[in-house]
Amino acid sequence: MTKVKIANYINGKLVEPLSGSYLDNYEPATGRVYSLIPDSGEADVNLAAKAAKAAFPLWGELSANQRSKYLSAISDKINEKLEILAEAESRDNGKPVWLAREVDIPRARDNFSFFATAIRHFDSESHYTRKGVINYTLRKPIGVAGCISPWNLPLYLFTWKIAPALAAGNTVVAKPSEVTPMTAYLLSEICMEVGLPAGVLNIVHGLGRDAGNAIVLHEDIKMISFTGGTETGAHIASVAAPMFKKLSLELGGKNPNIIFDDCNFEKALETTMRSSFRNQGQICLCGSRIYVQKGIYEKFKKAFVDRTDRMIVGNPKDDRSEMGAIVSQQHFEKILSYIALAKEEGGTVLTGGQAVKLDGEHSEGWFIRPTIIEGLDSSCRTNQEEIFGPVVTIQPFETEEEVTAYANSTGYGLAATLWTENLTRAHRMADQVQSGIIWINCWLLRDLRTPFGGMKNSGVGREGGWEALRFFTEPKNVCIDYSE
Ligand code: TXE
Repeated sequence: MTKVKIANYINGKLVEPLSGSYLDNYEPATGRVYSLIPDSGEADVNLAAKAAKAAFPLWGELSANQRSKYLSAISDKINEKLEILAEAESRDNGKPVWLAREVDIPRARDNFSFFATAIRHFDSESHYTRKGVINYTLRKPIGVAGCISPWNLPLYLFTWKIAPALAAGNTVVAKPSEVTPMTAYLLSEICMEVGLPAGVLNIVHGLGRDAGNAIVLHEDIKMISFTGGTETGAHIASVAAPMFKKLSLELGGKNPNIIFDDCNFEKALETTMRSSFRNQGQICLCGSRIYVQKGIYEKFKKAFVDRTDRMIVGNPKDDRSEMGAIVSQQHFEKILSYIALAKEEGGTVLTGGQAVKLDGEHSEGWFIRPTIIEGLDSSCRTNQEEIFGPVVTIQPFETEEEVTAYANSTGYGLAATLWTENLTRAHRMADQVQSGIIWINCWLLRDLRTPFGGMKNSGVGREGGWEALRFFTEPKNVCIDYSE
């Protein structure tokens, strides 16, 4: 089978890596190499940063409306190519095609259309200090932005950074994950089709320690927007901080899903199926620690296990598949190692807990059953560390104080879900739980105008809406005394 060779997108052209070397790109559902990606390094990043720096003055001086038109054109093209992009996303990541078609690609489209309009309404402040004196704040683009994204929601998170950076008037050097490069490559072609000026967006493929590191270190790249693992985020911060770069770090999570006796049972159950196993559990917002109040614990546990037992794990191209393949061999083994750890720590596997062997072309694919584990202490490693797979723990609780302590007991603070019909309890818990995002009687219900990000080890800074436009602009305060 001839392997598709993808290219970097630098200065408006598709170009080979200067080293001429390529990395294998695997299809998770078959375990086979299906394409090759540039193994880019510092030299390629230097070319990209040079192009971005040269393109910045003109792009930054365009009006918001002019930049808005380019972003809207990209959004329209993503919509036009939705099916192609969804199939590419699924083949690269292992997720079901229907999920990419319903979530990933529409969100990538909406990221561009949202910021295409947001920038036209982005305002700044002025203050009438006293007679004869005003202060006003200029919010100007900074220059070249570095955007580095992960493999779990490839185009969704890639565009979540690129769209506001471009809308605000910066130019960009972006690196998708080397594990899922395909839709970023197809985005390059879209940018060429809409006539995005050369150098405004540059996409460099390659490994984090090479191309990624070169982006973080490059002196002309003034801000870094990163989504990925907490460890990598800490490394990037240690390198970028002494260079005084602006940093937005969206990192891991170990999110509590808290279900009270008085919840809307069916809605809580149906949503918990999604928040536990959607995208094979590979979403930083998934609720991987499930706490159910004693009064309904046995009833909920039974219903949850029964529904999970019936989940279909299979061919991502089959619309009946509720879960597809795990993104890589390495991640597949990491998840299985955590299931083994959970058993060592005294957990009982209520369902799942093993790899799934499919037949035919998927016999070498990386599939794992959705797994529910009971009987663990909230302080054990399984309940403290991010597994980032279709593995959840479940345990009972009695009081608000008890479950709040459980919820806040990890180093993470990204998202939490609460299920209760009691209004005052909902607000009380939302105030107490240490998470940057709290969903009450819902999950993953997003309003793009809201700040997005976590506390503690889940990251620094916020993306989304005005926060993203503020991150990608530099406020300058001007004070003028015009008194006689
Ligand atoms: O992330 P990495 P990975 C978590 C999840 C997962 C773990 C590792 O627990 O198991 O992170 O996943 C680039 N300088 N999340 O390996 O390594 C890398 O090339 C610059 C949660 O995917 O952090 C890729 O483009 N860049 C997360 C990106 O960083 C570097 C979603 C992410 O890779 C680099 C994904 C370096 N030194 C994983 N090292 C979430 N919060 O959504 C790597 N990269």
